[in-house]
Amino acid sequence: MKLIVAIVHDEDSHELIKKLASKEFNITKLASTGGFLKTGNTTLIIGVEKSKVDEALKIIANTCKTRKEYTMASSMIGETSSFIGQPIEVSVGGATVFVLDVDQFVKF
Ligand code: 2BA
Repeated sequence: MKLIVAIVHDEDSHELIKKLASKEFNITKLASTGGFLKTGNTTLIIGVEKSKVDEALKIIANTCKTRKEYTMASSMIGETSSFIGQPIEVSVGGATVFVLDVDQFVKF
């Protein structure tokens, strides 16, 4: 068994959960916050049989879009101190996904 941890944009999460649920994936949705932009995003944890990982990844890839977002350069002090006060454009990925091995899965 595998655990998929997918960090996605809040705006894509509703559609993604709908599509995954329609294919009978079990999902837990967590409200999360990006460490860099410090804005909300959504983390989904999805426990799946190994044989269904690719299907889940395909749905995630097809649903989650890359977006441009802006942050003030003050969050990057040290790297771009000459740009402090300027908005910096960052590309936020469609989804950041980790696929982990699951040692044990039990329900009581
Ligand atoms: P944030 O940490 O808010 O990052 C948002 C976007 O800002 C990132 O998009 C990236 O393009 C940019 N960014 C992040 N750290 C940066 C830095 N030190 N310097 C310059 N630009 C930086 P994504 O890479 O698509 O990440 C989207 C969200 O996924 C992240 O939100 C974070 O919540 C999560 N994430 C990404 N990589 C991760 C990792 N290795 N471990 C844990 N969470 C991760």
